[in-house]
Amino acid sequence: MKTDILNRLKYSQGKDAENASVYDWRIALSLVLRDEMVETWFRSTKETYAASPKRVYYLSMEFLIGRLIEDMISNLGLEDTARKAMEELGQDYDTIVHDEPDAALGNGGLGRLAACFIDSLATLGIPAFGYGIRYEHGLFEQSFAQGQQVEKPETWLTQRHAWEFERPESQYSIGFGGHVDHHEGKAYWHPTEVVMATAYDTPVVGWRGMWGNTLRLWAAEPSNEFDLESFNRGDYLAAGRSEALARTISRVLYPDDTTESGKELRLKQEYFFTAASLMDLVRRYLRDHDDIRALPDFVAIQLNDTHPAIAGPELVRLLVDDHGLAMDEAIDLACRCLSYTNHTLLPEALERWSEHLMGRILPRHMEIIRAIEHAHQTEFPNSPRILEHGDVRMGELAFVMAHKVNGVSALHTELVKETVFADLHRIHPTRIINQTNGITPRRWLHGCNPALRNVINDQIGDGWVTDLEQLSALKAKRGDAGFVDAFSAAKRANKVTLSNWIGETIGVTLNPDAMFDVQIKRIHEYKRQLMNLLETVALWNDMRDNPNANWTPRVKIFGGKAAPGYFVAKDIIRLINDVASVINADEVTGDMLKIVYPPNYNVTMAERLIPAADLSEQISTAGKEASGTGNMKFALNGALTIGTLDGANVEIREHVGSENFFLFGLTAAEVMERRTHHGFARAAIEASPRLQRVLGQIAEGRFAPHDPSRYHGLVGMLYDHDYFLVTCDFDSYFDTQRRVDIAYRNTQNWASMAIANTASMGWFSSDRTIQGYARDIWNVHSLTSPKLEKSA
Ligand code: 26Q
Repeated sequence: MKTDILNRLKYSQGKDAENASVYDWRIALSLVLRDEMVETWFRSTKETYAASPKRVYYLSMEFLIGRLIEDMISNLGLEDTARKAMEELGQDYDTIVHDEPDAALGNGGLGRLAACFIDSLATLGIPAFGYGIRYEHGLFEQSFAQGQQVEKPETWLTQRHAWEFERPESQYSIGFGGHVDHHEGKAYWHPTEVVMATAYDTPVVGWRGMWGNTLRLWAAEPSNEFDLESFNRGDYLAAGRSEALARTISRVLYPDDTTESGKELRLKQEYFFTAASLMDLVRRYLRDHDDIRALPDFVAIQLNDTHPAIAGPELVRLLVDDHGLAMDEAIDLACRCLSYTNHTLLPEALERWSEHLMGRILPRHMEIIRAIEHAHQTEFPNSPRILEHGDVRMGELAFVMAHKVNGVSALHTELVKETVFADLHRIHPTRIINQTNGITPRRWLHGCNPALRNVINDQIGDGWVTDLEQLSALKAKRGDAGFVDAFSAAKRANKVTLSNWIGETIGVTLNPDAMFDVQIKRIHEYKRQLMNLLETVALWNDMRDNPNANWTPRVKIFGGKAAPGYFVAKDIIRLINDVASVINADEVTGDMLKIVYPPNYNVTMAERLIPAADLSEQISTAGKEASGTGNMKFALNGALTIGTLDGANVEIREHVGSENFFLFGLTAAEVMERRTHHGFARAAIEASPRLQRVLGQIAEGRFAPHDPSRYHGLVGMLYDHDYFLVTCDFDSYFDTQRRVDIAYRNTQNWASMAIANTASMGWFSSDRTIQGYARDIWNVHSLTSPKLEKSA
């Protein structure tokens, strides 16, 4: 490996060992690993062609990957080799590995789920492609200026992305705008704007290099003839401008995780990558099949939310306009290929596009959507409309064009049936099914938590990495003092490591024996970071009132970004930082209470924080969090959850046992009921002196003495429009936190509860989730381990 690395340094980076930077060493090492993976990748491709099986195509606007180097090293089983090689070359292995920027091509849960899924598909040996966009700029970089979020463009691609292969031969022209002619029953779309989609492939190799799939991301480029006219006229500026315009399509990830404005560029992004992916998969299909009507037997297309929902009309367009099928037959065929995952019930997050915009950008698709609507209404008169109030409703479109629609946790799926899609569910009663989310144990235990991984391996070997249910063998070891000590020592070591990092990066000194209480996720009102902060202030008040009582020391850790236009969320960030400045400087509470909020939360930061957490905050308003996946990562790494009965919390609690989970708050049904009471928030505040005191302090400027009215708006909102019921759940949350305090002081019992969590999380592997999709939705099979399926 040393020779290989030196060769790569020389021939790919043009450097010798004396002049190489950390970056050069990292690229050299990455290229050596990539070479290694290519072998598996080729073999898998060959085997797939030979077997000609049904393939999965996972279409997602987002793949929130993070770093790849450690994944690649451990998937190839080269941890020791790589470390030793770098060290013998005089390089610090950890420095090199930590030099890789995150691929932050996603906003949060939905994007990270896609990344876990492609890992599981490869590990399970299921032939699959991930299709998405190769954003030049991923999710913005967050910093704080006087406590306020500042966004900067993210620049991962200014460095070489060592893992990808450009595929100039896989290019498609994607049209926009123009008009449609109809001749003798055939439609001809004449777009006015054409952009090229170029493929970039990243090999996705599963555990121990048994199987490799492809993540194919599309970059937008000007078409070759692009504005040749201006160029020939000598108007190079005009030519350059239109060239830049084409590239804007893949320039930047939209940083909202809830839809607001129907932005034209966003629609173009959605169509751009969906159309390129469908053309690509149809071309691949026709390379070894000649009957387009058999497409559903060989192709399963999963839509990750409605973002690629234009796939329905686009596939119909290809089948009708290019392959001569009749409209009704094309719709039926497309339906049998497509399935759709819903990730949200929030009404503001359900995509709608005005018919006017859709008709202008995609005139042929607008015709086809009307045909789909007509066909559905003819078959099911009075069914819910795809077209409503001048909008195309993408959820309804995706539902009607899919043979299966799935929710992402048991509770969420029931709510999908009862609320957003209630009427469509009555018409298609077997279409909606549940597939509870999962997480990949490779990244979220084996990779991020070597201390705990080693303790587990010493007890039960490493079979759990691909068969996470094996962790249940740890349940019996809860009485084994040696194991309990080792488990606790691993957590303690992770807390020390995190404390050092926090000290170095944000300059706050932490006590590793304090309880590490962590809430990391997008900042959103429904996730209720504000409730966590109010509880922190209330605890601080109690500590100051009675400083000599026997308090359980706590560190409150926050992480997360707010959408740039989401002003309430940004106020919450500022308040967290303002409160942190006051509390961290308080000598009365000192080590008993600290608040830290490291900026720019991302996948890599999650990998640092989760292994060091004692308490996981999963406190969303019941009925609002579709599933959550962070909740699973914490429990797997031995943190206890304080949470509501929402999303996958419900199932986590069932698996780990109610005695190992801190439950509080209203249920989804109670939430809906409570909202009907006039003045429910004022009533809740009046009934809670503790909450009144905290709100009073914030309102009168206790945490912003130079700008005392700063949080009037935020506090006023809680009194008058507390849509997410922060006030109603506050007391129950506070009291439960005090139970957590008491439990934490019994270190032996706490360790035993933590072990119960780790040991019970096997079911939440994304391998289990993917096996569910493979069986209930896709009807596809593993090419490496058909046996595995029978046991699932
Ligand atoms: C849509 C249109 C325009 C701009 C942005 C968007 C957009 C982008 C991202 C809308 C939604 C998202 C992301 C949603 C998301 O991450 N949902 C989460 O999905 C997870 C995986 O299923 C769940 O665990 C979380 O509960 C859910 O919030």
